Amino acid sequence: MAEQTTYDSTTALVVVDVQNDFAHPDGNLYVSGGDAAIEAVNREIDAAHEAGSLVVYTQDWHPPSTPHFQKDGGTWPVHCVRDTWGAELHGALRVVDGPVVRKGTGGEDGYSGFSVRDPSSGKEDRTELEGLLRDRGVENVVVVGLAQDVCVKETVLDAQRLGFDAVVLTDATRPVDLQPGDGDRALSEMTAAGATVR
Ligand code: VGL
Ligand code: ZN
Repeated sequence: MAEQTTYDSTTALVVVDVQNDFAHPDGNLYVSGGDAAIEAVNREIDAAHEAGSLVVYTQDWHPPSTPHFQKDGGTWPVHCVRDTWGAELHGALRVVDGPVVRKGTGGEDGYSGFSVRDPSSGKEDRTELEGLLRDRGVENVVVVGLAQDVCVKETVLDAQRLGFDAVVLTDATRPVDLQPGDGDRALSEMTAAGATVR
């Protein structure tokens, strides 16, 4: 039996990018097993919500053209274009009251829930996530969602850099595995950064 996560007022659950393009088999950047992870994600949302912990949802939220996309010189197929079906939270995801943080809105890469980066200039910027957590006295974050080796990883690494204690729940995530083994390498990187992988 996996150890149960403790939720209290100093802990927040961060639900990363459980959007149709990642979590639905018809999505443009479907992460294998993404839909199967939603049950575990929902369990955490219920546990956090019942305990009165903050639940934050992130959404990848891109303009139709961005250097984040292959067609514009970047890495990824077109995905999570703002105000499209692919960018919507998956219909099976439990949605409770809590802030939604959108990232990549100005055409930047928005891998971490905490920060975005312009791939052409290298300029970095912050989202509102850190402030949301600090305002509520949050010290610990539990991170779930998609993808384990991209946005979950970067969110966990930023959380650790910013001084939060991060826990990532592997059964509530799935990797893209663009290169075989990316998921496992991401877990090692998160562990090396001081996060707890469970
Ligand atoms: C993501 C690739 C590109 C993610 C976002 O949410 O993990 N992956 N943009
Ligand atoms: Zn993206």
